[in-house]
Amino acid sequence: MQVTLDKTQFLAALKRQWQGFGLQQAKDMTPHQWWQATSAALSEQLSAQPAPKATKQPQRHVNYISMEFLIGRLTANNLINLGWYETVNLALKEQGVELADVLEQETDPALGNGGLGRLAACFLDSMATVGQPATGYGLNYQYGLFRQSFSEGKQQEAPDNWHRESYPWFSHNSSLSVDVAFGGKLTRNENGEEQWHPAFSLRGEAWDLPVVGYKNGVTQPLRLWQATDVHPFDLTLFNDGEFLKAEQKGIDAAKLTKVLYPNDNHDAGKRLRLMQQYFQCACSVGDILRRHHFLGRKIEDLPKFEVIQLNDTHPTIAIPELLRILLDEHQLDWDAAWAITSQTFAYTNHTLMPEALECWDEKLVRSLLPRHFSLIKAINTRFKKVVEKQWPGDKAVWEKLSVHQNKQVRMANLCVVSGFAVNGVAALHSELVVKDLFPEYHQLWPNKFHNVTNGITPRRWLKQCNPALSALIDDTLKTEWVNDLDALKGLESFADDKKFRQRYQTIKRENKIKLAHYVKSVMGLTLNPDAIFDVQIKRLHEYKRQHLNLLHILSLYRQLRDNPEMDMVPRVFLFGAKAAPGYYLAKNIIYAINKVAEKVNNDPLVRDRIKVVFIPDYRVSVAELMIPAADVSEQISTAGKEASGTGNMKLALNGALTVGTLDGANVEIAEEVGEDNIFIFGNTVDQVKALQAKGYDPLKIRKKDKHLDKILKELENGFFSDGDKQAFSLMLDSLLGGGDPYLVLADFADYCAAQQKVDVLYRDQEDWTRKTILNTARVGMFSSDRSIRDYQQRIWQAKR
Ligand code: GPQ
Repeated sequence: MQVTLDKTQFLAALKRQWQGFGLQQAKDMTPHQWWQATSAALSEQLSAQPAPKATKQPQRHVNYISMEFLIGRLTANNLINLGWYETVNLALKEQGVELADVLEQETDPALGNGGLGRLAACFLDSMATVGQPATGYGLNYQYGLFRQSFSEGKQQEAPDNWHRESYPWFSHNSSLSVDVAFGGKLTRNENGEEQWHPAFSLRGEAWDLPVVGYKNGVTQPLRLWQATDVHPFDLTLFNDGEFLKAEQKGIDAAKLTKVLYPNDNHDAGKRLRLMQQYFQCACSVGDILRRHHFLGRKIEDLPKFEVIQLNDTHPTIAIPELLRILLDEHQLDWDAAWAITSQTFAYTNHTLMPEALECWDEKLVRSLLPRHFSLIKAINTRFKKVVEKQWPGDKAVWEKLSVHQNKQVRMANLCVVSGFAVNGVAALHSELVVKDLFPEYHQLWPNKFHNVTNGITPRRWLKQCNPALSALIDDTLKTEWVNDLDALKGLESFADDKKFRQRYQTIKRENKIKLAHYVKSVMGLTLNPDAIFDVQIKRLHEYKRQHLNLLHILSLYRQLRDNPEMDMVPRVFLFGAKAAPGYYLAKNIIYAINKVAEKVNNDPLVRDRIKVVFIPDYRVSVAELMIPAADVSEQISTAGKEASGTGNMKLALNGALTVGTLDGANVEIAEEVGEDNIFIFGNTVDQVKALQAKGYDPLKIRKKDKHLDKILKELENGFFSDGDKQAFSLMLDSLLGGGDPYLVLADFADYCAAQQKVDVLYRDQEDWTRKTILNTARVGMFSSDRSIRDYQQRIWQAKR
């Protein structure tokens, strides 16, 4: 049940905080101290709550291991989920302080890159809410995803020190520390068994953040491991010289959890990254087993009580780690150890893109984790018999399925071979996982493969980020929809209600004004709230095609100059995206958008009919401002490339109409909202495949389309770049000379046609609003509560 906050106790806790700062009175606190003190006081009150009784039904405990948890600001979210928001709001008001201002002081914990990390955060929220016992396991990075700024249009990166040292929601329990060994060598004992003699160890400290269920009294940990040195100093290693060797290799504890790798959908293959992965997995597996033993359970029963869900392949090394412990420490034989391991792990695949499928150099794995490497080879040898039986003598199949091939360890294959379940993240994606990525594995084990369509938490992505719309929904439905998002269906009948439409419209406009204030304050630009707010927010990637959006902007700009009186609804094109620091083509696209923005925004002929705004340092808190303000949601990836997308769900829920390809979860969004309430365009997966099979040539498209040719020429001839003809050559070379691998040109005309329909529809505000209401009403299935229930039914709690 929901727990209530005692205001007197809260104020007393708050007082201890400002006294701790050495202040005489509360009002001496700086705004940031207000946030710090409020959060610390709340954290203290939360820890003081009694734990709810365990559920009678024995459920498997889920251990969700992920390299990334993009949790965003916690204080507001915890207040909402605890149901304490109003009490604290009033308590602070009495002190002359606005809670909303205090909450703005929190730096986003950006412990993730994008969709994959944010999904993990939504899932934790939902597991706590639907009553799925769970622990999230990750790393406590000192520096989160870099801060982005623009200098003359170019992305600059700065470190994001989010000050984990003083983050008030953390609790540290030193009794949970785990030591993790690395390197060294293997020998054989008298029985011929391998023995691992590691070179050095690091200690993982457990730093917990509370994950609060929605008004149900449940709090579960997100346990983030932080590396420190092992103390006391290990003299044996020191005498062996191994410790010094390790030092010379530059492996010190402080480095290990310093930074999050800023790559999204891309495998960098770096030694430190593999060390991070193993460190996290060893700590987490150690913790899971500690809990299992503490509860007096038998090791053979591990799969009865625990599931380890791998968020993509990044934590795959947990598989040989568990196997190692069962074999080497519990002395089980292979069959027993394998039976336990292969019934414990489940794997979620988040991408089909070859450059994101992790492969580790065997040399690297062997030098860092010799025993694990040996176990991976043993898994592979045994698996070979299975393949040999099904496809006798077929070398090609074996080369494809093998876990260890061409001196590489393939993590996805290891997951499929060693786990009891594999799932994709949207219906279309899961179909492609089976058809294109793992067809032979599917033939071997058809029942291993599942779909669980992604979801988003309605707590953060509606109730918290859009309080006005939430209040309207409360007022209209008069039922608790926040943990029952299907209830939004009840709004459908109001889509034709003129008064309701009016209220819905007013809220959207106010959200747009709020975003405009933000843009004014950080960029100095003025936005017209009556313009269409056209939003593309996601990591910068060729496959996500921000440059297709750009070509459409250029098309409009060209048309305005050809016909200055052209009648068009004013549009503000808003972008938010970070590019991985080493992804030069992506950075070039950012530069191109910013240079075009500069020109278009300052051209008097445009008369503000087009405005281009690239908001710097896109992050969760900025998303919370942009999503409620969006009219149009850009979901324009090349069909077959975006596994799911989750921004598409957030935007539709908040009443933006999608312009999208039939890709990822867009397909299901279209089914839910109905084809009249979404703008679908472009080549389908099958058409993309057909085009590429027959030899797609972007130059032919350019030749035929005079308008497109003109636009491209303006990018080539320095018109947007102060005469610099090379300014956008990375982008242009890919589109033209490079064969346009993501079919931007192939989809250009149809995309512009869809955008023209947007322009026409927006003029009819009644009809537009009707459709936006239907979007909100019909996307209830994209609640991550539903995703979690699907995981429970299909994977975690299913009979096996
Ligand atoms: N995704 Cl493999 C990431 O954000 N990072 C990654 O490294 C990989 C996938 C995304 C994927 O691109 C989106 O389509 C999904 O919606 C998201 O994962 C969550 O499943």
